[in-house]
Amino acid sequence: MSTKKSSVYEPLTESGAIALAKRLQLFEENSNLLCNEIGDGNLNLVFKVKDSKTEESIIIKQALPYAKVVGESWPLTLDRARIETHALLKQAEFVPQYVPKVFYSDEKLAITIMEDLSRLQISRAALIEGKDLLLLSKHIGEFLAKTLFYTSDYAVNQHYKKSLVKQFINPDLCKITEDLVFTDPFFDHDTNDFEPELGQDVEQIWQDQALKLEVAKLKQKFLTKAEALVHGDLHTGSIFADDKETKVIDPEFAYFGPIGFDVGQVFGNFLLNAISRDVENQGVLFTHIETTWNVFVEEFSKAWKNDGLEIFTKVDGYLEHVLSEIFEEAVGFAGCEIIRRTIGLAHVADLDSIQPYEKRISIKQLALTIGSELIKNQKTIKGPTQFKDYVKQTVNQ
Ligand code: SR1
Ligand code: MG
Repeated sequence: MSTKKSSVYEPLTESGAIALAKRLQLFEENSNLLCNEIGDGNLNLVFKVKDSKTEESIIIKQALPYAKVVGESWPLTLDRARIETHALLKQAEFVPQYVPKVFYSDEKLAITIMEDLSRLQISRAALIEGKDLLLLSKHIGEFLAKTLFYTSDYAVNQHYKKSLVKQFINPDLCKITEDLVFTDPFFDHDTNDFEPELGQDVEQIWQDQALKLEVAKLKQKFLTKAEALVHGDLHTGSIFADDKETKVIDPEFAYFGPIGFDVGQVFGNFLLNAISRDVENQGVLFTHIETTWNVFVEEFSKAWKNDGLEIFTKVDGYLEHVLSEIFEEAVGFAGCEIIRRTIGLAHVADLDSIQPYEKRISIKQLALTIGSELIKNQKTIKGPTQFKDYVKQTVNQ
């Protein structure tokens, strides 16, 4: 992988992406290259460049100097491309099997060139289609445990850890999360977006001081707890998968934050999909939540015992304390994710595609109840089985 700092930024076009791939000699000389811009996310351009004869392909991802979902009125740092490249490289040190290969990056052009994963499907879309993705949670549990443990103070020298924290200072993207996940949905803010029928439920959230106190504490953790290199946006739209393989993409929100944030976003997005389904089809998602946590605990504990560098990792009870704090925080962060995906700026197709409209509204009301309950009951929900029972109880009320 080579990294470059070219002098001028300009957004690529499809022909520009082909010219770049040729200049970098990423394909055979004289190959006939085709290119489509396929980005459907909120922020970036994504070009797929393919050799028409061999069918070999690559992805050229380029950050725009603004948030694509809103337009040029929302300027956004290009530095997120550097963060994404370096996060992918760092994660590949521990779990190369779960991240795309990076071939090239250019900080000034804000591009990352990587493996094309279109043999797989975005897991949100697959889950909406009713696919089970049976290995998804086993892989994600291992991804979480290894990327988070091996970038934390439990595993790395404190000087090196501080240099990593510095490398991954990501204020603009963190600010998006601070606003869109932790702040705006809990106040009458103009970024919020919800159906008029949810007005009363939303008003109840805005008036709920006990809920807001807990959200304030979670936001404070997100702002200050530099525990490990978190992915920072680990929803099911950031995961490619099929029945055998899983790849985590898009770590442009990566920074040193609370381990429970990544775990909670995974829980929250599995739950959003669960409640979008009829009750008889929800089981697989609860199993995914349980498996994610159980594999996370197993792999994190193994790494702690074998590779713990911090002297206190040898003290009885410390691992259990850390794990229970991660779980508690994950429950709260999951609640915030569920609420913001229901009434905030960035929605999810799991809820927005529910038909008919009346059913969509009642499931969104349920989402708001579940989200609020998780946030207010973080301390009483002690493990994945209780988590499942708690949610099922709320679903059946
Ligand atoms: C303006 S960005 C909106 C959302 O898209 C990203 O994927 C993050 O989830 C962010 O909150
Ligand atoms: Mg993304």
